[in-house]
Amino acid sequence: MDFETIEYDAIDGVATITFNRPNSLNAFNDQMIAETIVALKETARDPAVRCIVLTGRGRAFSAGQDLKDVEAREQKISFGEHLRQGYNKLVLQIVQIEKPVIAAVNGVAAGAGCGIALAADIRIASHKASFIQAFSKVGLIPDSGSTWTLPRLVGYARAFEMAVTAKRVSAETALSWGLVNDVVPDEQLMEVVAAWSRSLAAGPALAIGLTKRAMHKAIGMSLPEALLYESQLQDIAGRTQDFNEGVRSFLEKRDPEFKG
Ligand code: LHQ
Repeated sequence: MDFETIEYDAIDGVATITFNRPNSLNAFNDQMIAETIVALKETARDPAVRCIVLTGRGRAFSAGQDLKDVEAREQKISFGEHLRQGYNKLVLQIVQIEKPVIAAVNGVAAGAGCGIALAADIRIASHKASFIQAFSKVGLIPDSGSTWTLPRLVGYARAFEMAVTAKRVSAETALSWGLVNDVVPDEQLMEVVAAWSRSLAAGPALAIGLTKRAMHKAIGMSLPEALLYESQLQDIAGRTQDFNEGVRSFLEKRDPEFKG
């Protein structure tokens, strides 16, 4: 696929989308939003893709909306429409795709860039990474799903603090708050992420996808509803070849070979 603002590759079951506007810290202009949406559509369409990695070229994950681009427009845009046509779609793609999404947070993730990292299922951070809910610094409210994801990840008090102070949260603090799954030395980031993504891609793809669906649904459910939904999805998972293989491999004391 021909992209200018992102790089896309899909190898051995793992699709990697790399934000590639390093001179502006991978800030999102319209083209980068559109290209990321197309790339995510491709990850959903391609059955060979079993895990998705999002990362950034250079020293940033993404600095969020390209503010120079917003400022330079002759015709002012409706921010609501901009969100509905762009970031909202992108965040929903990440959350609704029934494949695991890993954010390899290589540097600063600010504004909508932070929101996109938070929408992923797993965040592995370089020790150089940081998270900034930069919105309030420019007089805006958190968007790109941050009002939904952030309180769920770190609790209301820390989420509100991040939102109204726009303070930079270091990778170490993010780890202690449960905002990221792991922090690794910068030079090892992509190696560690490759180990995660290979392992997820070799997992029982349908069960992993249903796990993601069930957890997101359960957030809005009562316990009886969640228990019922789990039992319905378990019926589906229990009828797969991967379940049979999982049990057989356990009994035969060997590693499972899941086919998804
Ligand atoms: C940038 C940006 C940037 C353009 C760095 N844009 N160039 C949704 C709906 C509609 C509209 C509005 O927004 C939204 C959602 C949002 O995302 S709002 C929040 C937008 N993002 C921000 O407010 C973050 C702005 N950036 C920063 O605060 C800093 O750049 C951070 C803290 C990310 C990094 O600081 P430094 O490491 O000191 O780098 P720097 O500031 O020197 O930036 C390096 C270059 O990148 C620089 O360009 P230059 O030509 O001067 O070298 C910056 O202008 C450019 N850049 N962020 N968002």
